[in-house]
Amino acid sequence: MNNRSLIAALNFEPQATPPIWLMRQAGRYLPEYQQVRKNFTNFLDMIKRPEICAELALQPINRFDLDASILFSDILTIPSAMGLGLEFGEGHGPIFSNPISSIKDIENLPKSVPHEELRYVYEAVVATKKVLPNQLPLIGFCGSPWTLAAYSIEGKGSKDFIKTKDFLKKNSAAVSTLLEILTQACYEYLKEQIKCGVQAVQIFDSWADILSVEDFEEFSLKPTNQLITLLREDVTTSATPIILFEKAPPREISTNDLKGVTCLSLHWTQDLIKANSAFKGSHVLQGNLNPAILKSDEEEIEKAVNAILEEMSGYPGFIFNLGHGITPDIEPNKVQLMIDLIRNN
Ligand code: 1CP
Repeated sequence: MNNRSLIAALNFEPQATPPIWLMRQAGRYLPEYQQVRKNFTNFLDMIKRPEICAELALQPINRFDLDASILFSDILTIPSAMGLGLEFGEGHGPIFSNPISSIKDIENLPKSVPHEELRYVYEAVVATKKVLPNQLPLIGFCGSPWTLAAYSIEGKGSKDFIKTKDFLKKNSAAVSTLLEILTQACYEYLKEQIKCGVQAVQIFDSWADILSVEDFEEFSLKPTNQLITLLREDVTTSATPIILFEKAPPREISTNDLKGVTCLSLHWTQDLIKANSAFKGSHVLQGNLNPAILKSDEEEIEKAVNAILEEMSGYPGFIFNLGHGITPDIEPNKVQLMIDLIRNN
């Protein structure tokens, strides 16, 4: 094992070289991923094969010697298991054939978490643990209750989530019920992943940015905090580090907002200097290179990487990551360059 440890960082230990992993590190920008992906018409069929998930999670580790791996799956497995009819068509994002369109649809959701329908995810954790190099930590994950609700109502990805915002305005009490159902599901889902061997979990609140400040409080932060409380109060999950990614939250996050969270994964729009002074001693920080920088030249990349390393040098618990998921248009050699710059610094 090298001396860059994700787990040490999550225990607030400063390290000379920060551990590195990348949001969406396994995926479409890697030619070796495309090689496997072309054997499946439907993405969902692929993630239902635990041994394929293990192979895909291992690909970026083999290529870049990263300091953590993340389960290969998706955040939409929960709404899919609840019967919303998820499909990933060729060339476009996720689509639900049976999205939530009425209060009745929320009342009709399964009353308990459909673990049998999610077994393939838990099996992927076990299969991935088997193939990972010794002691390399595996991160489990889920979407935040709000982000899962937004996809479930909108029925697909969207720039503006107009349908979701409209539904929320007209049916806010029913949305709160939906969020309670999803919070319980996320808790049990992460608990099962932890029981199968993940050493940390990340919650992706990828649609925090579409809410107003008040709605963010009520529909995003509140259920996320409930999820965190459930994890912290359960002996099986209480010691597992929790990483939270809030995408461009509509207001600044403070230490009091998310007390049970171990690590904040900063979006690239969030100011690292402010975060450094606000969270020192209370939260580990992860982030936050704008992935788009990896499309520019070597000089630009070096400048941006060095700025982050300088700012976070000596911070008790820093993990180098991107400020959002890597996009399919990024060349793997630019990622290699970024990693070399960090490790040779
Ligand atoms: O066609 C393909 O090859 C599918 C592309 C793909 C991949 C590689 C999807 C569909 N999901 C994934 C895997 C995935 N998704 C992982 C594991 C891989 C890794 O990280 O190494 C993870 C952690 C996710 C998480 C995820 N899925 C998020 C949260 C992160 C973020 O970027 O904010 C979100 C929002 C999704 C939804 C989703 N799944 C897939 C796509 C294309 C999308 C985005 C859809 C949209 O635009 O709204």
